[in-house]
Formats: sequence, C-alpha cells, structure tokens
Amino acid sequence: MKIYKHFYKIVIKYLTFPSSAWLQILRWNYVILTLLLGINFIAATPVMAANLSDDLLKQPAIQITVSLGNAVNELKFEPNHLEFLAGKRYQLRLTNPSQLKHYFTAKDFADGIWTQKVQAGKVEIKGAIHELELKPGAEAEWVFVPLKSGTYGLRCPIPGHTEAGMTGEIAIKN
Ligand SMILES: [Cu+2]
Repeated sequence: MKIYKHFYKIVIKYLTFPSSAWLQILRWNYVILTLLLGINFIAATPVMAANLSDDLLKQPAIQITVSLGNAVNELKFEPNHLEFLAGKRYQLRLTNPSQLKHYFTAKDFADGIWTQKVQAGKVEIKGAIHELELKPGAEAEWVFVPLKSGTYGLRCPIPGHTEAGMTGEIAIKN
C-alpha cells in the first residue's frame, strides 16, 4: 500500500536524528498514518458496496416519489425533505409534471449511496449518477442503497430555479 511505503521513507529519512526527536517524529507519523487509514476506510465504502450481498439486492425496494415542479409550474420539489435509512434498498421515482425542464442535482448525496441503476423509458443506466435532467412530462427511477449517513443538499441548477426555492434536503440515517 502507498501509505506504508511513504511511512517507511519518512522513518528512514529521520533515522539519523537523536533518539528523542526520532521518537517524536515516529509518534507524529503514527498519528498521521492512523488518520490516513481512517480516510482510506471512508473512501473504501463504495468498494464495500460493490460486495453488497445478493439478498440485499433482492429485497423489495422501498418506493418514494419526488415531483420536480408541479402542474402549475411552481419551482419546488415535492416533497423537499427526503429521509433514507443506510443499508436499505430504495426506488426513488422522479416525475416532472410541469411544462419546464428540471434537474435533480444532489452530488454529495450521490457520493454517499451505491447506485444499482437508473431507469428511464426503456433505458437502464448502471453505475454512478450525480445529476438527472427531466424534460416536461418525464419520469425516471433511481434504484440505490444509501451508505453514508449525513444531510445533503438537493437543488435544480437551472438559472433562477434554485433562487426561486427549488431546493431540498436529503438525510441518510443509520
Ligand atoms: Cu428546475
């Protein structure tokens, strides 16, 4: 592993120091190494998700529908507060009943989940998704498993829409 090699180099570099200073450095490197390993563990979550058991992928998905705008073209998500439980499988149905184009943009949230697929019409998209664009009358289904707890922002970045209140909050709870 890269980190270990780096750690080794630092130790070698300071070997000629008087022993107390050397110990001090060693202690600091231990702290840094621990922190790095911690970060590594967090970064490893999506990899762990790839090993999600078949059982989880076979469990019926919990269905939630979010409307992007509405029939009278109000600039809002309905509902604008979503809550998910980590480790459960969800099918998030996105609809756009308005006459305007909208986006479902929640990049940090998307980083905290494992996407099984996004389905729109006869097309299924596998792999990571960060943003979905829905044309008037469009529908899409996003099947995923939330992994990382936290509170994430949701918005429609079309000029004027975020400013008009087309925002929301998505929470992942353990
Ligand atoms: Cu919009």
